[in-house]
Amino acid sequence: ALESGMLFPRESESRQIRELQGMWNFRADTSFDRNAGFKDKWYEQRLEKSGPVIRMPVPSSYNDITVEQDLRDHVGWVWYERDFFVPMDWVQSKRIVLRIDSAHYYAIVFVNGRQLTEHEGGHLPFEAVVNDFVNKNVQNRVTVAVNNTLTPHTIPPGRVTIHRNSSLYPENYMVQDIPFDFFNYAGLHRKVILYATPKTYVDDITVVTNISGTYGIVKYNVSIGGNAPFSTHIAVVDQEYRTIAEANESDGELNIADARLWWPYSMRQDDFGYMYELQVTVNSSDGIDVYRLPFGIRTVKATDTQLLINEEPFYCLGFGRHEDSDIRGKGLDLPLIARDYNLLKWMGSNCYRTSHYPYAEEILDEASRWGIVIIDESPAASIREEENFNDKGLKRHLVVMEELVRRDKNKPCVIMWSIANQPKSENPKSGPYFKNVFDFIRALDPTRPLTFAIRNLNPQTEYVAQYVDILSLNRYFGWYFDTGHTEVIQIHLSNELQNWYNKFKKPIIVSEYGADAIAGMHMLPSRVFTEDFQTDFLMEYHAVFDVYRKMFLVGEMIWNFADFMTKQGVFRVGGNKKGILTRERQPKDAAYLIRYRYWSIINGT
Ligand code: BDP
Repeated sequence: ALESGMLFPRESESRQIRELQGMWNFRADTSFDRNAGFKDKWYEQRLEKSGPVIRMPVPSSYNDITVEQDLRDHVGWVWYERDFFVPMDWVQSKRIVLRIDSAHYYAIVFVNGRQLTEHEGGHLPFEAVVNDFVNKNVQNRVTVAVNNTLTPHTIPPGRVTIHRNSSLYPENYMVQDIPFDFFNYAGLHRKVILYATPKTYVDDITVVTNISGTYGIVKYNVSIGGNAPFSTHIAVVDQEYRTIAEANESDGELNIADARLWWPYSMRQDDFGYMYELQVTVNSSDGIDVYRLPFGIRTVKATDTQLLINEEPFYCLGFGRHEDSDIRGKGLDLPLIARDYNLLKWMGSNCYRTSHYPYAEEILDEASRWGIVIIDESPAASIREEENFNDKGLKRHLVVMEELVRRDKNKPCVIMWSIANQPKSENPKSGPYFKNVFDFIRALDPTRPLTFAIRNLNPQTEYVAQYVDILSLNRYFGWYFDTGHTEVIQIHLSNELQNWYNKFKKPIIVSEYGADAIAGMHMLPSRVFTEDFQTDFLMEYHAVFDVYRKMFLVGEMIWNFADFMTKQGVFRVGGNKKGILTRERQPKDAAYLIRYRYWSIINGT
C-alpha cells in the first residue's frame, strides 16, 4: 500500500506554494548506452559543466520544442536543471515538499547533487520532503533525469529495438516501438512545485458521499502526518463560505440538511457542478494546518440497463480525448484547457474519457466545476502481447491503479474508473490478470463503477468483460472494417450491441467510433478522409444509438475530440485526424452536427 496521501497542493493560511515553472537547463543524453549522465554524475555540479545545455520550458513535452529530429525521437535519459531559493522562514519551521505532477516515464530527482527520490510512470504525481536537502541562505539546484523508455512491463508497454545489422543501419541504431496510437511525448509535463506545510499536517483526506431524502451524507476520513500530538476540526463549508456542519473527530460522518447535489450540467442546466469544501484544521505544537478540499455530494450506480447519477439516468454525450497540442505536446496549458471546456459546452458534450492515461488535476478540477462527467482511465493502453500478461506487468498495473485512485478519489466529476484501453481480452491469460486488477480497485473504491475499453469483436471469446459494471466498446465499422461503406454500419452496430448485451446483461457505452477527416477536404459523394465522410459516418452510428439509448445504451463517445499527434505511419497523415476539431481547436463540419445532436438530446427536443 502507498505510504502517504497525495493531496493537490492548495494554498491556505498555513500553506505556501512556489511554482518552479519557467526555462530550465536541459541536456539529452545521446551517448550510446544513454548512461553518460549517471556515469559522469551530471547531477553533482551545474549541468552546463557536463557539456552543452539548451533552454527548455517547464511544463512541456520536450519533443517538439526544438527543430531537431534527434530530440523529437530521442530514446533514453534527458536531464533538466534549475536553481531555486527556499524562503528563510520555511527552513526554520516548515515541512518543505518538492512535488512533480508528471514526469514521463521514469524520473530520478536530485537536490544539490544528492538523490532525493525516484518515480516510475508518467501522468501521476510524486513528491518528497526536502528539508534535509536544501541550503538556507544560498541558491539550491534541482536536477531531474527523465527517461521515456517503455518495456513490455511498463504501463503502458512498449519496446526498444536495437538494430545490429550495420550494413543496413548505423552502428547500434535504436528505435522505440510503441503499440498505442499517440505520440510518446516525454519530459516534465506538468507543474514542479515547492510547497510548505507545518510539520504536523493534513496528509490525506477521503470523502465519500451519499444521499438520504433531502440530506447529503458526507463520510470523511482524515490522516495526519508528523509527530506532535494534535487535535482536529472538520467543517463543511458551502459556496457562500457558510459553515454548515462541523465535527472534531478525524473520522466520521456529517449530515447536510437540504444538500445541494453535484449534477452534470446536462441534467440540471440551472444548478450544476455544486461544490462544497471540507475544511480540515489540525492544531498541534507545530502550529495550525488548514487544508480545504473541494468535493461534491452525489452518488453513482450502474444497474443492468442504466447509469444513474443521484438515482437519475445519465446519458453520456461525449468524446475520447488526448492531452495533446501543437509545440507543447502533453505540457499543461491553461489557455488550452479553458478553450477545450468552452468547446465541449458549445457542442453540448457532458462527458469524456481520459483516454489513454490520467489527465492533469487542473483539467479534472475544471470538469467538476463545469459539471462534466469523467471516465478516468489508467495509462494501461494496449496490453496486447503475451509477455505483457505476467506478474511484473500486473504488479506495476496495481501500483498505477492505486496512485490513480489516491489522486482522484475525491473528485465528483470522476464517476467511473477505466482499467485499460484495448487489452487483448480475447487472450485467456487476460482473464486472471484482469480479475486481479478489478478485485484490487473494487476494494480500494467500492463507490464507482468499473469499465475498460473493449476492442474484441466477439463476446463469445471474451475473458475480461465479465468483471465490468459497464461495457465500453470501441467500434470502427465503416472505417477499419468495410472501409468507406457507411451503408453497412447500422447492421453491424445493432448486431454488435445486441450480442454484447445478450451475453453480459450490462449497460453499454460506445466508447470510441470515428473516422479521419482532413480539415478542408470535401467530396460528394463522400469518400474516406473527407469532412463529408466523417459527417455521413457519424450519422449512421447516431441512427442506431437513437434506438438503443431507450434500452441499454448509456453513452456515445466520438473518437476523437480533436486531431492529435501519433507516431509516424502510413495511416497517419501528420497524426490522427479523427478529431471533429482540428488540433488547433477549430471546428470541422461534424462539430456542427454534434452540437445540434447533443443539445437536442439534452433539451429533449
Ligand atoms: C482505437 C484506439 C485509439 C486509436 C483509434 C484509431 O483505442 O487509441 O487512436 O483506434 O485508430 O482502437 O484512430
